[in-house]
Amino acid sequence: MSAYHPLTEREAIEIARSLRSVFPDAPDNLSCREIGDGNLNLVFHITDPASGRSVILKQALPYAKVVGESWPLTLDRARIESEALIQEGKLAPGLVPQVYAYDAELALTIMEDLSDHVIMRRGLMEGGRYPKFADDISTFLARTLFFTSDLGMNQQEKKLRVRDFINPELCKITEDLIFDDPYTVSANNNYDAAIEDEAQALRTDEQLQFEVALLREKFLTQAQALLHGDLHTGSIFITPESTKVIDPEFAYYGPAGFDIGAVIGNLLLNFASRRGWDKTEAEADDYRQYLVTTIRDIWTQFEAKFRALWDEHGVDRLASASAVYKDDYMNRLLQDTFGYAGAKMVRRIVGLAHVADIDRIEDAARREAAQRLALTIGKSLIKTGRQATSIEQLIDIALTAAAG
Ligand code: SR1
Ligand code: MG
Repeated sequence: MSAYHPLTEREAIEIARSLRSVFPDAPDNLSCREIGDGNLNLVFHITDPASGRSVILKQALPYAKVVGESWPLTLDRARIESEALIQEGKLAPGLVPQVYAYDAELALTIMEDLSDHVIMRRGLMEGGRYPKFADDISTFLARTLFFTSDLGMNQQEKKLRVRDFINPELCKITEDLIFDDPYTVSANNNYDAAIEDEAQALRTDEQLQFEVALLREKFLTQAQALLHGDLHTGSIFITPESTKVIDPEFAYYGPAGFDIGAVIGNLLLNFASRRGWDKTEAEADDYRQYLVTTIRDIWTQFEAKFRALWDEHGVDRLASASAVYKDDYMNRLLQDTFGYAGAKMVRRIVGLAHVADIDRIEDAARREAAQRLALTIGKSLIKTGRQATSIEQLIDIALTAAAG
């Protein structure tokens, strides 16, 4: 074990070479590239040109890379991430990268290389279509959320898991960046001057702030299931045939709708961005239809799978005995999904960390239109969430906003 320090490429190669399960012959000429483009970590991609074998070394930095050393951040998130990946891999086989090794001292996770996949955010920006995604992500969500909840696992054991996944520093980032900063004047906020009116409106909208306070309270207090905690389209590697969920360093026990809402909110951010990427309005319309169909399929399949798991594996007698309770539980999940999807959209427009779908639109007028559309949809989802009874209402909100 070495004392913690950020690895150089040379050191990353040495560590990889010792990994006999990946490089059985300990080759001399491994090559290495640091490819981390996220907000927090170093990511080394190490390949053996001779055999074509490769591996990923992901190392947590003791600060948030997106801001710099002035924002210290616990290295324990590397433990959380590797343990969450292992749990998720058991519950949703094939839908996360395989973890080969974890070094607590170096805050280092060594895992399967997925560079035959693309980051889904990039794939969507380029107009990719992923026919297996709704099935895969609904399986991931249903199985990870059900089997880590009081519905699907021993309830005493679950309390110990809640303890293992206490993740206060990463949760604090979410509590501030998603549920606080966008609704006040904060040095963390970051938005184009062209939408100053929208930013000001967020600070004075009492109905919106009430709904966000309720979502925030639930995020702070409801240990419903083990969440991925940051399930945006940059945390998903994809091909038309395969889906792999990565980066669960924000994992903790929280409200299940937060993960479902993260996926749907990020698909809707791409929905809002289409006129920045598609050549004609007709092409943009067509892609938006693809996105809302995907969203409908995700929720519908998630609900069917979650209910089936409940029927087959439910451990809570009373919860399983009451059909009304089951319907009510599923509807509350849907309502949370609306609210968290909306909150995820708003934070990506006015908060600290944005999304490339919108920020990389070069034409300023189109970028501004995309930002305004995302805010309109996001605010509406937050405000209607507690009345929601069907995923069709979410789709209607998005399509109506895009048409207007
Ligand atoms: C300071 S970290 C900013 C954001 O990056 C991560 O992906 C999370 O979404 C976090 O809110
Ligand atoms: Mg991440």
